Amino acid sequence: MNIKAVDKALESIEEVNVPETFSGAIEEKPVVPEDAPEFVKKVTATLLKNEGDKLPVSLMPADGTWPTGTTKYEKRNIAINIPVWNPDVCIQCGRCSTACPHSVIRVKLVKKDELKNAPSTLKTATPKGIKGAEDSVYILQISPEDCTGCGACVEACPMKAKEALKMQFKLPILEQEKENYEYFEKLPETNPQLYNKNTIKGLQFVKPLFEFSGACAGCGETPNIKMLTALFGDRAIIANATGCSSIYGGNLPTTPYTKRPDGRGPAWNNSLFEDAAELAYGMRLTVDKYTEYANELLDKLLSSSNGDNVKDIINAIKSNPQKTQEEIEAQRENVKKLEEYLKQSSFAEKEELLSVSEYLIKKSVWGVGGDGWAYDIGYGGLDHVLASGKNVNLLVLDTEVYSNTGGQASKATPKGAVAKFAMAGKKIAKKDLAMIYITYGYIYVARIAIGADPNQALKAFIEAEQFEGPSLIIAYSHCIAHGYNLIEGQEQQKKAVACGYWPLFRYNPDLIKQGKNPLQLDSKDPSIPFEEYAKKENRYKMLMKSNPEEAKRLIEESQKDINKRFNLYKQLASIDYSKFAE
Ligand SMILES: Cc1ncc(C[n+]2csc(CCOP(=O)(O)OP(=O)(O)O)c2C)c(N)n1
Ligand code: SF4
Ligand code: SF4
Ligand code: SF4
Repeated sequence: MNIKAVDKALESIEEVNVPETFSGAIEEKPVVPEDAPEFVKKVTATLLKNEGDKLPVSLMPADGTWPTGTTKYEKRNIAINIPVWNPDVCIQCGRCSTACPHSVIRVKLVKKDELKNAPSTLKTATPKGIKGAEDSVYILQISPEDCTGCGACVEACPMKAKEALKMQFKLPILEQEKENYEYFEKLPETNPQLYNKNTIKGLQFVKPLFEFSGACAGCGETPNIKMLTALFGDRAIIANATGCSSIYGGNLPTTPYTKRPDGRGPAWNNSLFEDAAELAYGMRLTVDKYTEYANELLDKLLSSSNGDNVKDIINAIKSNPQKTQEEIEAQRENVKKLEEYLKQSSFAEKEELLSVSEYLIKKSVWGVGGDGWAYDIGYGGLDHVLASGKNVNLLVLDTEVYSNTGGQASKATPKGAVAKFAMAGKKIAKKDLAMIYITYGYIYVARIAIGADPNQALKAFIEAEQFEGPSLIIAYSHCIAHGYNLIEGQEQQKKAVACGYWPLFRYNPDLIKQGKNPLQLDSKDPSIPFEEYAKKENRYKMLMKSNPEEAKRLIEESQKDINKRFNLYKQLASIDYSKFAE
């Protein structure tokens, strides 16, 4: 049948002459909107038109930096169906915006008197359970041209049965939703005093600083990056390993990392596949050195000043613990005051201090990459950096294969799964990277599955970032390489946790000092068999079809492995640490 199809295709090939210019009545739309920045109109748009060869080198940024926040100008319009919100049944929980892999669902609390000239089709709701928002409305808006139609939001919605979100054919509502989104975008950001961004309900109001990436529709990696940037993006510096996250994270011509209205957003770099941990480590050392130098200069300024108000500014800077977002924002104000003072002062080293004053504001340094990077190719570097004791955070997006190069097996690939280089089913169990780093005793380690338990994932991100030492987060990431419709990605994440294959936990060395067990097991005892999870995915089903006996053997072995490992984690989590309190 295949050969017939090839022959038929060959027989049916016809040459179509493409004219040099359009002659029809259809007008070509501008590639990017008229109000896009100059660089986007000149450079990005030319690249988007596949005419990059025409660009002179002089238009490239001389220092190699590339503007962020440009995916929003590339309206790909790939969805056939998009979600439509029903404000009457929505409970305003924020689960849909957490789940959306493409940051398409946006939520704001807007004062009623700011809603002037709103389009008639813009939907609003009375805020539920939000103190101080009595004079505001809750708006959940979708960016219709950036939606991929993956359906993850609908699946995540606890009010799915009542259709708080419902997929609908896009074309009839496209123009109206475009108008609504454009209006919504211009509305002011939500007042941070109205929410706590350390909760899923609160986080929905934070503008994500990673949006509209070109990841596959429904990708399981991107919600993790979105959460990271919503929490720390205004001061994050990210070193990215090569892999899917570097391709959708920074491929030309557009960049999904973006900025807050005040221009703050993540700084991001990709060097190699294997060196993201080392690159992040270098960023950490650089930041620390600049901070140390800025503090030295502050001390000199303090001893040279004679009673003017700069002493108060310096004390405010030095005494700020910068643990919370409010403290970070307060530090920005302090540093602004310092800079204003310096500009009119006669301090001999004022230019030096001005060049490093930004480093008086705490930075959040991250290394990000896939399992191929963390478990295999970059493992040596990852180990050195985690063992350095430095405050570097590493996020592993674990798709259990080398996704970006077509699904080759890594040491993270589970037993019984088929992958390239393991076509007969992988015979040995997945390496337990988390357990390895728990044994070091001084590393914060978490295993998360944002689709199964977003609250646990949120806690892990916050704790990892606050931990004054190295941290490692391993995030279950469903992927097209697993071979099923990714609309079921979150359901599969829940099953992976429920069968004990992916136990959720957080290991926080700080708890030892308080006499508490550092290991907190966040998921319950296995309640379903491993097979119930595995049989949904082609990577396991392929072996069930091609070699049922071997598949059965490997599934049974996997079940035994899971039981043993879960038991071990439970025992570790129950050890009494009370006599180790400091
Ligand atoms: C030293 C080296 N070997 C191979 C490659 C090609 N390569 C680029 S990305 C990639 C796979 C990345 O897999 P993973 O780290 O699991 O990330 P994912 O794509 O799954 O997110 C490979 C093999 C490379 N860039 N450098
Ligand atoms: S369908 Fe997918 S991309 Fe569109 S809003 Fe929902 S989760 Fe986001
Ligand atoms: S997940 Fe459903 S109920 Fe929750 S905010 Fe979204 S639409 Fe509303
Ligand atoms: S291949 Fe997998 S990890 Fe990569 S973008 Fe697609 S779904 Fe995400």
